[in-house]
Amino acid sequence: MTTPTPADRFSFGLWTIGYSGSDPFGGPTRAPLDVVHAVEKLAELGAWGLTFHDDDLFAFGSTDAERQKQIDRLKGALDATGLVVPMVTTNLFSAPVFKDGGFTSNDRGVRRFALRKALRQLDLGAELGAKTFVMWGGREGAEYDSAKDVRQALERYREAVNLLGDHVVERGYDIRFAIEPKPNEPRGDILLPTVGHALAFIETLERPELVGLNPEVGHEQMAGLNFAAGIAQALYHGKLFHIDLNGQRGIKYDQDLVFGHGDLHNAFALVDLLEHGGPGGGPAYDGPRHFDYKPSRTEDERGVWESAAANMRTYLLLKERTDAFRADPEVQEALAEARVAELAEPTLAPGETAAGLLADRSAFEDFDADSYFNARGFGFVRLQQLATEHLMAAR
Ligand SMILES: [Mn+2]
Repeated sequence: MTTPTPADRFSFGLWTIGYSGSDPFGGPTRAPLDVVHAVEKLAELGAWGLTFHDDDLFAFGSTDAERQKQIDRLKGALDATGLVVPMVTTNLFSAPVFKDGGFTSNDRGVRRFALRKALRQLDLGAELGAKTFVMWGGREGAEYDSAKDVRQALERYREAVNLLGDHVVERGYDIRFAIEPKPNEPRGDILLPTVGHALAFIETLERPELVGLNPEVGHEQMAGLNFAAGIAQALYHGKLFHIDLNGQRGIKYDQDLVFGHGDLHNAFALVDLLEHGGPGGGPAYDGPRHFDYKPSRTEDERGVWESAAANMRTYLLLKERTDAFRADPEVQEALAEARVAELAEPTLAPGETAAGLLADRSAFEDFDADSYFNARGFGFVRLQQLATEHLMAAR
């Protein structure tokens, strides 16, 4: 089944399909996209949800009346199509006031303004039924080491997330927060640059249970990291609250390509983990499959919708390919030879202590470590070749 339906829970940011093609070297190559048209087209393509920053829906500085008009137009389009808003987020990076960040600007007035903007968008998210509030702090960082006290910046970040958590609890909202790490761009260095940094930060918060992660494929890969492995650790800590799927080709600027148009092997491993990494081989993650990509500026509007559809089709094709991989008896045999399942067995016997291990001669004195030379290979390469052949639909 490679035709998307709302049951697949595919969602898109309004800023993704709405990207007009502006980059640091050139202006827009496409006309602005109206939100009602965007909702109608996404519904037609089989998507389930639309997400947005406040400024995507109503321009920064809009009057209350202009803001409300756009909210009402969005609500009308959602009612007409059945599309939902599973996540919202705040733009604390585009307006000049945020040139040194929002929650962690050196300027206290800017920090208070940023908090008010975030609280307002949080209220709107609750009104629209969003379950996740993403925080991507693209401007929360610096270019120059002496310009930013990183420990104080983390303390202010913590103050901001704690306040937003207080607000959710006081208002009784059914919303959790998801921090989106990124190593750099637009700032030279961004705070909470990777999944690991953000996981450590979350544990310092007043309500860590309310805060998880929204990792993005390209952001981890910009840091040279293995995205599927990062997702596995986020799942291990119970912190995969949301996910941003896209494509990236190595350590360079943030490309935001279509999902799978970068490291396809890692995309296969990711879909295999999400869809088959759970208990009994079922899904390990039941949240939105959210695409945060940019239709390249070479494309016209037809290319925008073709690329949106390509994200969903690639995900479903990879799901189909990983289903075949898991069902292949030769793969099962290779997994057994590679002793993948044996890693689930605790290293110590039940109740065994260091003294017990020290007394076990079979663990050391009689253990034949030399037998691993020139023998006892694990067959990992055979397993990877089987994965590659399934990925290529050659099996
Ligand atoms: Mn990106």
